[in-house]
Amino acid sequence: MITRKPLLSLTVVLLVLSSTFSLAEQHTIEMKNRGEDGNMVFEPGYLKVQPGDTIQFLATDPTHNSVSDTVPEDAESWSGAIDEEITVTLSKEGVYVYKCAPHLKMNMTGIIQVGEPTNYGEAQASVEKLTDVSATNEDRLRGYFRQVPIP
Ligand SMILES: [Cu+2]
Repeated sequence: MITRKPLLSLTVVLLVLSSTFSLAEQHTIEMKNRGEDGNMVFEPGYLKVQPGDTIQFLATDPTHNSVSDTVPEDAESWSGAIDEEITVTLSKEGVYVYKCAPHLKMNMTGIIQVGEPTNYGEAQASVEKLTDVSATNEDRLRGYFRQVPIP
């Protein structure tokens, strides 16, 4: 029993440490010609992550890119070239709305929610603006945004 006690307390210390400092995760979003949500689509189109997580956009199919449309205050925007597999680190909480420039009219757009939706109103305005310019898949981005909880 005497030799086991230090081991037990070490286990407790490690458990506390691992729950306090969670490691940043890496996620991927595919840029596709055809997916579960239709043609010209990001997959997944809605993603919830934690502050500090990174997202890599994969050029699963050619002729797509990822460009941020609305990001939370003080957060960095991004603009990938066509076929570029950019990686972004999202450190600020809020809703990030992004798009594929060549397929804007097909509503090739997506939403990443980082922690709490601090900029809900701004993100909603962005969703409506992008929906207005899309000629097909008009309900796609609104559908993603419905998964963001109203603050
Ligand atoms: Cu595209």
